[in-house]
Amino acid sequence: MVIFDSRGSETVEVELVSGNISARVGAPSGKSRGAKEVMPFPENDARKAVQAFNTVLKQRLLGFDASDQRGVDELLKKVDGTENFSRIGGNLAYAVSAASAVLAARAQNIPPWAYIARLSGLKPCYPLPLGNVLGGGAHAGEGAPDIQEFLVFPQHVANVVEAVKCNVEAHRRLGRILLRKVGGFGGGRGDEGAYAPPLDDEKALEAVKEAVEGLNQGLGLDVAASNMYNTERDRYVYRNRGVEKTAEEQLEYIAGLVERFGLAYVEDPFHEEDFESHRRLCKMFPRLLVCGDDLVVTRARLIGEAARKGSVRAVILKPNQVGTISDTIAAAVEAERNSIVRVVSHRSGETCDGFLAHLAVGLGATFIKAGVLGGERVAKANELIRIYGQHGESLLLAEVGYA
Ligand code: 2PG
Ligand code: MG
Repeated sequence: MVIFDSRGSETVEVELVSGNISARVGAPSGKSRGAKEVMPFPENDARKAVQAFNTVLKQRLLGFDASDQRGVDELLKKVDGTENFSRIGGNLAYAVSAASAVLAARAQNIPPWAYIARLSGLKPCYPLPLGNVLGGGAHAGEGAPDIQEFLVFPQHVANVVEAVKCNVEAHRRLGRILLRKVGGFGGGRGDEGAYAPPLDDEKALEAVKEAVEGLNQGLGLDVAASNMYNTERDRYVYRNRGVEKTAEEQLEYIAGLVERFGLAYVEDPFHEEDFESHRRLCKMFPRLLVCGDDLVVTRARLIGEAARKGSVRAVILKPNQVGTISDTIAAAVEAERNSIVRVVSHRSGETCDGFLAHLAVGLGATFIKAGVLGGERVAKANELIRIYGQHGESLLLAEVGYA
């Protein structure tokens, strides 16, 4: 059925039933989407996805074995018949694929994360929460920073609960700092619950740095540079500041921020075709987690290419970028094969679905990027805490690994 996401936009939720067991998964929606992602909805309309479900999918799914994940995912592709899920929509494909995994796990009486771990062959662990406390770009209004996300993650914490608390504390402290320092700022937030103050990128980083003082947290950015990039002019446009940068200037600027603020993580610092600038940034900072999101869009083939070129040390895994659990697993396995850090990620438009936490645990991700505050963000953290409550120290908390 059609439900609403955290932005109030329509999205889809799927419920699959087998005997007296059922599984329900809602699909999120991105705003800063990669050009090579699958189509979220047919003709951009969630209702058309539900129509497609009722007319071409439902009948084929009846009686299908949910524990045949590959079979379900192949069926989704076959019924769709396009390269990019434009007929049924990637969000519908994802919701069906994930609900099928949850249903199969329930039928086997194991948690979804364990089912995903079994399918992937990857070693499950508790991921570290990587969350944005301040934001701008496509996720906020005019005057906010041009960079989309200012991220924090805990280093050296004892367990999942402490890890979540650490990010919450940083978010709260930042709120107090911004209210005190930024005249006229009333505490407004962007799409993902991160503060959206009228500051430039550097002032924003200064405030975040102040907020994490003594908290032992790593700092990061999601530049979401494809959104800033003007193809015709071959320039990065910092819209809110009225500044433009060439690729070379962008590299210098990002490198300067890494140095000045001791950043540990930088996502999408260049546009989605520019493997070479990513490679140069990796080369400049041997321990920096240069992370590809729009660059690789959860596709094993692109992750392989980025790895061969030395362009990334981490990759974002967003299942609805590619549409199926099987392809998300293939992407995660390709990352592991190349010693690339896995970051399982939410979208800016989210539902209160907690499945993402299971996916992150089951894929042995180092990070779960799911924001910090806001019901739909906390839903992922709370699910992670529930998994921890049930399985305790039988799984380890991830450590930040560098390639
Ligand atoms: C990103 C995401 C999530 P969106 O760029 O990493 O934070 O944004 O879902 O809008 O693509
Ligand atoms: Mg991103």
